[in-house]
Amino acid sequence: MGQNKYTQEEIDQYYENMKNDFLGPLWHDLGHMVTKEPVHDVEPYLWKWESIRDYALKAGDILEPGKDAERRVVYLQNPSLLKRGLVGYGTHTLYAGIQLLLPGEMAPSHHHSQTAVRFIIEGEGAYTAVNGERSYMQRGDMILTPAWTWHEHKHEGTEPMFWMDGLDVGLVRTLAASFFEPYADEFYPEEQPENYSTKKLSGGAFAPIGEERKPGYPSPIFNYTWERAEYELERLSESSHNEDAYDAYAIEYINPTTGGPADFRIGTMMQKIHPDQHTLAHRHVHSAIYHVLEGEGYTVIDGQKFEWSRGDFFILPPWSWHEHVNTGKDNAYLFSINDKPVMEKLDLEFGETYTENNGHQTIEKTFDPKSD
Ligand code: 1HN
Repeated sequence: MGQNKYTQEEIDQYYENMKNDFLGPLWHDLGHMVTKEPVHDVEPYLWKWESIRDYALKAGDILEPGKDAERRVVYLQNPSLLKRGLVGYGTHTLYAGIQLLLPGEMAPSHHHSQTAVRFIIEGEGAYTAVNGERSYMQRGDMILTPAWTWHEHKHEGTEPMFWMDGLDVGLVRTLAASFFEPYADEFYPEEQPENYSTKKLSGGAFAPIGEERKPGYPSPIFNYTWERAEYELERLSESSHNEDAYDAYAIEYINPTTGGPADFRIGTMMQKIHPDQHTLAHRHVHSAIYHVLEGEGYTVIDGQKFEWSRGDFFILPPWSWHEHVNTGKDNAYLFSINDKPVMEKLDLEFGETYTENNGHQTIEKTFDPKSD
């Protein structure tokens, strides 16, 4: 045996020297590097809508986009990731923020390598323009801003306009691939009639004769309207055959030319949960940020109960058991963004069903933002 050649003191010195020379013994550390299951620093968290809305509205008195700032956004900061100095992280890959645009305001054109999706929460009369095509935003709409496309916002209505921005900030930071550039002017030139791509394609079912059509990204649909999503969920939930054990009645926003996700890096999903519906628990590699469009209920994440109502946001960390419950009298609608497209492209996506206790977790505690 090799170790008999050296005294314990010599061996200790060997490890000390190795460390000082920035080398390491894999025979000690393999288990830290290649863990049996995903290991992460992402904790679940929940923010109440009234609080976020209040902070955003006050920002309306403090600064103006296009003058004092690029955008007026209050972002979700996961406390567990702030401890590691990760600013603007909801999960290790995903960012979400709440943007406020007041009547008459604009946010100037720019582009970046992060990909973005928007989900409209409140107000009307504002548009977002992507590569010169406007889409007027309405509550419940999901609008794509693919990576590196020029985009700006302008409010022509009369009430404050709030929406959620979802970007792959953490992912792009980890991959050291962030680029940003403002446009030379406030606005990118208008190149298409308003909402041209969405109207033209009618959900990918029709296209003008003779038009060149290619499968691929970005999706030909730009605004996935709530009108359509609600209609699809209505049809889907007419039959319990369509019920998903873990997500109730759920649809993913897709790119009709590829059958894949609407955006190439951020997955988007809308689920409808009927009153008294209680899903089974499961876990998967991908993480998510949830927004409650409507309804009230709770989600149990790793034994902790997160009670939600209209407008709230919560974090689903990777590889965490979760199940959803509607406790209200009306249907609940949960919108979420996730990093599943990335995990799938890298062949890292994996999931597991909770088999104990008839598929339901035991609730050990209830989340309270003041004590957590
Ligand atoms: C961005 O470009 C917008 O265009 C919103 O409205 C939020 C957060 C991080 C990086 C870029 C926008 C953003 C963002």
